[in-house]
Amino acid sequence: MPTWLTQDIAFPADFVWGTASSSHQAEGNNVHNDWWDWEQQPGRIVHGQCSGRGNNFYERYDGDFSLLAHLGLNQFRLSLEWSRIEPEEGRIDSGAVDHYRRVLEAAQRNGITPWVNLHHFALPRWFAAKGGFLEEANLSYWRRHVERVTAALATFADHWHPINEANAYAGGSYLLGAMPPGHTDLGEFQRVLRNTLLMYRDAYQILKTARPQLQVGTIHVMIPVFPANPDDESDRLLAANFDGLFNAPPLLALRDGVIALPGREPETVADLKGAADFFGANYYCGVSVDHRQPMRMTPYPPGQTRLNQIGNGVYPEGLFDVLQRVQQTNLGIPIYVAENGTGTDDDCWRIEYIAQHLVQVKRAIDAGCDVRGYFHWTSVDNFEWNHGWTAPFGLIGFDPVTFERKPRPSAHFLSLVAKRNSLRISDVREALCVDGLDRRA
Ligand code: IFM
Repeated sequence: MPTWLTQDIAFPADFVWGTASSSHQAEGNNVHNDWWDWEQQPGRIVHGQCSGRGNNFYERYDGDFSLLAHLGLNQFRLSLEWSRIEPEEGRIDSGAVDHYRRVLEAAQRNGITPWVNLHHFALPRWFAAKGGFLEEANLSYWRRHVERVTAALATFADHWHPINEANAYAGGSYLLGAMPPGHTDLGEFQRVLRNTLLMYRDAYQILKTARPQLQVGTIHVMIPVFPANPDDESDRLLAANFDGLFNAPPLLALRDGVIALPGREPETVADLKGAADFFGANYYCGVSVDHRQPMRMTPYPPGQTRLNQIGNGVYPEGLFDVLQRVQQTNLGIPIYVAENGTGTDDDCWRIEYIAQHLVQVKRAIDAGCDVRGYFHWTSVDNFEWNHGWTAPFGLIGFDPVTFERKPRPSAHFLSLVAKRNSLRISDVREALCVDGLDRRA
């Protein structure tokens, strides 16, 4: 019996269960965005892999919704691909807009609640060429896009989030150089982070003005960061700066209406305070930082010998800390675990990972956090950015030729949890020992 689960756990009656995905990672053939071009550049993606046909969600959405509904995972985060809707500046592809309307209708028809995201890392090629979100002046293109999407689609979904992980997007693209345009400039990172808070606010206002009853929120990845050597003042300072750059800004922006970035004058922004109906916290792992190699993050706690296929460690307690932190920011809005999962071929380990993190979700709820739901990243295996196809995060695999879906034991495990609305020791024990083997060893 796992030591981290000592009793059956029941979740609150209205707790919701779902999965999350994104357009570029899942749809396939997103040929008009900056990621498509990035993938063609030698050395960018592991083994030179490309997103290609993705997992073919573009054509298989209806079947996926039916499968997910059957599994009891009836909330679904998806993103609308701006580069499909506006493949060239000012040219709107009405076929793409119709497609997304059909997707949202299919979700509802299958009993799936769609949570619609407007920006998940990829930019239309033409917008990226103008400098993307590095330039505040470009926000006019974004607003025009959001207005169009709102006019066409806002009545087809009740839950919206303008951007996924502004912090990871700005960090990956402008600080770490790991995403297009591949820059490594602290000043640019801060500018993009600032501008994405503005673009978030603008989209919030556009959506809420059109349909005040919509639930519009923000979603960030939260990474607990620790000094590699807690006795070293430089490591402590680096960890605090990392946290101040990465984790704190969205919380402070919503609480105070202020964009506060380390080393810069705080900037008060009109209408940012309170501009969210929910806060989505994505959580994967913790890291530690060492001032001697300031750009290198290592898994926390140190000494983990087993990492997943993108190099993340496992630190379930960090999810509790993150949820507590969001709650204690006093935003007064519901919190969702909007992403959580692990990229591994070992599905038994995925089950353990899920169960360990759900224990922490419940711990946070018991401690007073207003956590209303859990979204697993992801439903069907998808293109894991620079890791290509080498890190399966899905509850469901697929045949690379026919795209036929293949639910894994983890899908059935999470399905059981969702349908029972509880995590039972007996279910965990059985799931961890599929085939009679305890694969945790
Ligand atoms: O695949 C990503 C997703 O696009 C954003 N959040 C983290 C996931 C796993 O790395």
